[in-house]
Amino acid sequence: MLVENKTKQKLQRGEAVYGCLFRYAEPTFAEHLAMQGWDFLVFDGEHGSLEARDIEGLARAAELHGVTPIARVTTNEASTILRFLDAGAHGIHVPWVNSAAEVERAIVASKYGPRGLRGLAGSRQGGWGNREPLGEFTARANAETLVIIHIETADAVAAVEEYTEIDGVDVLFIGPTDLSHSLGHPGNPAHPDVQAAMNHVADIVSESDKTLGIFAGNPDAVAEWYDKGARYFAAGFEGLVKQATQTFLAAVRG
Ligand code: 3PY
Ligand code: MG
Repeated sequence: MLVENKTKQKLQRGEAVYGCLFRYAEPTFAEHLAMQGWDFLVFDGEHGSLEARDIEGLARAAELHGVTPIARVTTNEASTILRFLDAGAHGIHVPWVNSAAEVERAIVASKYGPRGLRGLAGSRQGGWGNREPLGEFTARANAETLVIIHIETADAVAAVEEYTEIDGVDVLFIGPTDLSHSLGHPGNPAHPDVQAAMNHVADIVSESDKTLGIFAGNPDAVAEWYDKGARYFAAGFEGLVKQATQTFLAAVRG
């Protein structure tokens, strides 16, 4: 249930926020993670098997501990975005957004009128109308829901300046892995061409009123991109577990 979006509040104060991408339909596991100090969790319906129905329990587990539940949808489709938000996400990651028109499409799907055309009904995100009349919820949802737009293709990099002009976008989020693929260096975000594209995005977004976001799986990457203006950081659950496991085993096996 969307009562307040603490992640959005922090971003509006210019503070950095840290979250973890999680792709398992296990609310108990999500609850455990939610107790570890994250600002937000991104429940991943793109590179994972999560469906809208899974978001209900996962979002509830995050909310229980004051953590913002966000969902990454499979595709930029109004019907998908609607169901993930209605199920209880306080924000939406939209992957593969390749033109200003596609950004507009994501916004229209995520916002109620007058800005958008999101379908209206009692939903878990709105407390099924138990907290306030639906007509009041629409304004609150429009203000509180976070819209995070991926920049992860050459076309998106070329259009980023236009993206920064679009009302309703909160975070422009660099996806280094897909971008490396799009630029012809699959799996190699460190390649100079990919780095140059990412730096270009950082320069443009930092001069706008949008937040720069990025996938950053380790503290060095976070520090580097913080200096380049990023304030919204998402790390992958598996990568963090792998680092912790390797550190542990290297220490005990000496
Ligand atoms: C990417 O790197 O492509 C991502 O989408 C990260 O979440
Ligand atoms: Mg991606």
